[in-house]
Amino acid sequence: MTCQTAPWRAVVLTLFPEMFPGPLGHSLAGRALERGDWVLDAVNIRDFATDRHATVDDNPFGGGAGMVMRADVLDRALESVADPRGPVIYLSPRGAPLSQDRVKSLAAGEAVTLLCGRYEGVDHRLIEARGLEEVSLGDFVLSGGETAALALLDACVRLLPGVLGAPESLAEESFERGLLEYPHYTRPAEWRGRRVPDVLLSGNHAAIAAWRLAQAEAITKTRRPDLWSAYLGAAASVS
Ligand code: 9D3
Repeated sequence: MTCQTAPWRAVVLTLFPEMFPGPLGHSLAGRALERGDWVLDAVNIRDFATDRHATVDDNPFGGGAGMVMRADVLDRALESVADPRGPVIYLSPRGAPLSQDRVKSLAAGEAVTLLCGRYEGVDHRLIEARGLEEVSLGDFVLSGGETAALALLDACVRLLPGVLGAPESLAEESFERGLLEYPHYTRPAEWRGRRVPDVLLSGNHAAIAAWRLAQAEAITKTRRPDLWSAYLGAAASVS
């Protein structure tokens, strides 16, 4: 199947364009990229520096450790994005945590532009002037936005029509139900003295579904009290 409308497009602004498509050139996303189901443009921010040394950063006003990416250089890089469609996202540890809901809305759109920071981050005036949406992967420290951009793109691309193949497997995804996944098993039925739970070998599909739901609920309750509360809230509002 070929794509009737324009393919989903990602533009990534980075000081390390050679990091793209990187892992997204393999597996599912890589085959989708080869098929033209999506398009990836990596823009080298350094190409928009104007001085002899191609400077992209400078010392922070007010002092302190580290360097800050210059607003003027980044603004020219953003201006160079032809036919900008969709949101411009700045991958930032200060951003709103990425969620599957946001991933879905991005994948449903026609394009995203991703700005990857290095050093301490970008001049705050650029964020304001361009109305950048700040997105984080969570409360841990990366060395830059590139690996976060790769993760965000992976999450979006697998949702594009035709990329994953079977849409029913998406509907069953744990986050759709608001629960973590039940445990999975395959052959051999016994390995290092550990047997697969009998119910999974029983052929009783109702019993298997009930066991899996109970397992998903138990693991969610212990590992993710935040998801568990939301799940209980959702269950209460439908009954
Ligand atoms: C001195 C304070 N800095 C280091 C702890 C703050 C800082 C600046 C830049 C920390 C990390 C980064 C680079 N990180 C990202 O660009 C980033 C990120 C992350 O670190 N964690 C989770 N999500 C993201 S999205 C982009």
